[in-house]
Amino acid sequence: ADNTMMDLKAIAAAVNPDRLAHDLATLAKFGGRSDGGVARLALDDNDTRARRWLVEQASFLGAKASVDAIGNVFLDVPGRQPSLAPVVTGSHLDSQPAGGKYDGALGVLAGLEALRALKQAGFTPRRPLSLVSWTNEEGARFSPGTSGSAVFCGVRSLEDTRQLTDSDDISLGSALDVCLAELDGAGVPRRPLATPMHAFIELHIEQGPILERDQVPVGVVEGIQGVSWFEVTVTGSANHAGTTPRALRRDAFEGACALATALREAACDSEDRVRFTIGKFVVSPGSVNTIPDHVTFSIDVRHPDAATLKALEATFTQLAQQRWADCQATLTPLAHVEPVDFPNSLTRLLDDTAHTLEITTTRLVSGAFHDAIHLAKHCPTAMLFVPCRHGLSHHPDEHITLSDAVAGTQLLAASLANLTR
Ligand code: HGY
Ligand code: MN
Ligand code: MN
Ligand code: MN
Repeated sequence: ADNTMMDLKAIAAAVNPDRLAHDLATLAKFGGRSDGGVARLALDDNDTRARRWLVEQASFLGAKASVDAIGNVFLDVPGRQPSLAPVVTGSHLDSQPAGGKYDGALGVLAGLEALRALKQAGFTPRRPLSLVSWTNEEGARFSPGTSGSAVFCGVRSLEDTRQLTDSDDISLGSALDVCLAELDGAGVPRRPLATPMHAFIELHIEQGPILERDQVPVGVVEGIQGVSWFEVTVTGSANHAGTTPRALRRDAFEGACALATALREAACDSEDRVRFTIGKFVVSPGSVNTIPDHVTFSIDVRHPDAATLKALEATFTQLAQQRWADCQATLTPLAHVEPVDFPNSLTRLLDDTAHTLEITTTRLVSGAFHDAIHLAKHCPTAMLFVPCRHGLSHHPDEHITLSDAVAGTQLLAASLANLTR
């Protein structure tokens, strides 16, 4: 046990804060915004350049880079028994349009630094170890998100996912082919989808206020709440803004606002556990003096309990069937992902490892979804969180402290060692 304790502490000590800080600063340049945030949308040039940068880190690790048909990038470190299923860590490189430097990026870079620390501490894993960066986790450009992990886990088909289009009507498939051509050009070999995994651990920023409030450097995540996305379309009649009396109007904006308010009211619950968000709202034809005849808006609704989420969806369907300001509405489901619980065996291992390293942890459930929500169906999966300043995320001012990032990375590295012994 001592020698195990010893090498876990040696591995943690090999995590290099300067290297991690340097990588975070380097990655933040790909799509860096003047306000300090990041705009690195799925499969855009910046995302592709970030992937190129990631595969270039493989050689320092003695790892092999590869990419699968949905663009998930892997760095594989061979173990003493290469035929065994690997232990995998990773997250995503794509960001929100006005995103922060750490959402996704920290999980990929902490994983990279953990692999380096293991190598530097002279730890040779029995099982192979892999670092993965999943394609289109955010869903900001191509909706819904978590495309790479959903296709990898067989939750959604590659073909359907390739058909997703962005607001310029560019398909995910065409953007993916450009990115894959760039990686092919760099000599990155292809790999099959849905390769077996022994376990998946994702480190991520909490994107909420709990760890900062409780002054705890690392959270051991017990599960992820469920999420449903919809697109709502409201159709009315366009007409002249100056000559049409209200009684003769079918104003799609008025109808959309009335329906949006009714949906939000239906989602209100006494304990404030439902998270209801309308993030996109598009009015057409979009002329100051024409009554709108067509409005689309997005719905993102979340809840930790599957049945509650399902009941909400039924209520939303009913509301959308009613007429609002004499307009018609349709509610199109875009994604529904059930809540997941992570296995005790894995969360306990994370806590035991934290105890060995004398890192204080606390348990919490994730309000944000992550690729781990699909991986939980593929193999034993768990997550580690580090605090965000003021719980802020999906915002250019997203901020973490290097010491929390290092503590999370040390725990990740030592946990990977425990899982690959
Ligand atoms: O929306 C989410 O929960 C994730 O951060 N993309
Ligand atoms: Mn994320
Ligand atoms: Mn995010
Ligand atoms: Mn006119």
